Amino acid sequence: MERGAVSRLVEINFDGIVGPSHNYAGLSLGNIASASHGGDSSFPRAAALQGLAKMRGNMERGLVQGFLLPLPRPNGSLLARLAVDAECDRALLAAAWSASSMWTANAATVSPAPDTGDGRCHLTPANLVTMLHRAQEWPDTQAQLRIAFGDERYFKVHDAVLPSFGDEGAANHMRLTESHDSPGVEVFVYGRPGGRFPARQHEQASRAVARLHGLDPKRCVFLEQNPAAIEAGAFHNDVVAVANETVLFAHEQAFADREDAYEALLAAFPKLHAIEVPASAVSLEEAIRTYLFNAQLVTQPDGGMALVVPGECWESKSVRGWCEEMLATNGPIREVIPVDVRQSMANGGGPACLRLRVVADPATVDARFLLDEAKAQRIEAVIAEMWPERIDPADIGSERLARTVVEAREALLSVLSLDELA
Ligand code: SUG
Repeated sequence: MERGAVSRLVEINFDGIVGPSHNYAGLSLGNIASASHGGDSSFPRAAALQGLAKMRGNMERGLVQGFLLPLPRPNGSLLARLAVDAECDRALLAAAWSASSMWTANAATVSPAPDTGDGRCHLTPANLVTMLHRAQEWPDTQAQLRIAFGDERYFKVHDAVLPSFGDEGAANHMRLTESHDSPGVEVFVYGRPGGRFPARQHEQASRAVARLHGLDPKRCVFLEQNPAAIEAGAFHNDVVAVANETVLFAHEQAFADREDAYEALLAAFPKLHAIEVPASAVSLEEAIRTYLFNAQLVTQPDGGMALVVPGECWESKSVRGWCEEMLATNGPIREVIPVDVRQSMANGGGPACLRLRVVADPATVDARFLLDEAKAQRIEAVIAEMWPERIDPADIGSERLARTVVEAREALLSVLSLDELA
């Protein structure tokens, strides 16, 4: 940005472009969709086009849209470090092929400039240590963040938190604020280990991120996720809650101690407008099956909020019924917009998982990571031509498919002039 120019802090959603190796390997214990679709055939081309259509829809609504690129797969260095051979568990092989970086809500935790001690936007890549296929992501993610947010006058990109403490990034982080460009209260939600499924976000990781970002302790809230929600398949907080500006949209059973949680939130942010969905209207199981809360809650240019939900919500009587009643109350959420992200949903990733929110002036971001219609068409053409139409589980490991996946990614980098990520 030029000296003297007026800074315009807005929310930019950076969606992960679904990689050409997108497949269903059942790798994520505690993620019901991943477990139940493990072994299915996947459709990477359709998956990537669904993701792009979602980005386009948001762009057409006047929101600023960015993207992050698929990471290099198959990851030869992971295969070498684990000495993976033909006799190994196929899950090890599949890990090195995973396109899981598409869920950029797990790429990093982001604290916008108005919240931080040094007035820069801070980003800490998530170490994702709980799952092997995700733990390999962060160094490559960091390399991308360092380019996209490379201007150190405005951004600080950290190293991931040490692997002793699991960190899953923005999926367990919410921000309450009067408007995106004002100081906010940052809410960190962690899980307590010891249940049937892993608690992927550790409290100490959340606290370390808050300190690294130079947040004011009085403007941070740390909440425990309800163990019953993790048990029911909410492996990240963003499966049961989402916030935007003054609004917190959450299931009644999202937090471990509901009353204490709201007391702490209200003490830190008195303007809180909580929209809670009672279990009597939508059960935890139905909320997790439809991913109602894994929605993008966005402020539209006219100031009204829209909730971008998975199409699955519209097919559920209880969820659709609740949404229609909510719309009739004339509250802050004015519109509910269903989108088709079925290929991602079958691995446990809804509209919110697919995006990383960054409040920044678009002029300070490397423009190669920002979407416009011309670029969307270029990306679409590469996907249509180079992305495999279908991957069967037995294809994972084949040399031919490996070549296709590598060439497809390289073609994308090339049309975006991002060959330095090759
Ligand atoms: O980490 N699924 C991802 C889904 C991440 C969703 N992100 C958010 N909730 N923000 C995960 O569990 C499945 C991969 C497989 O089974 O092949 C997977 O990694």
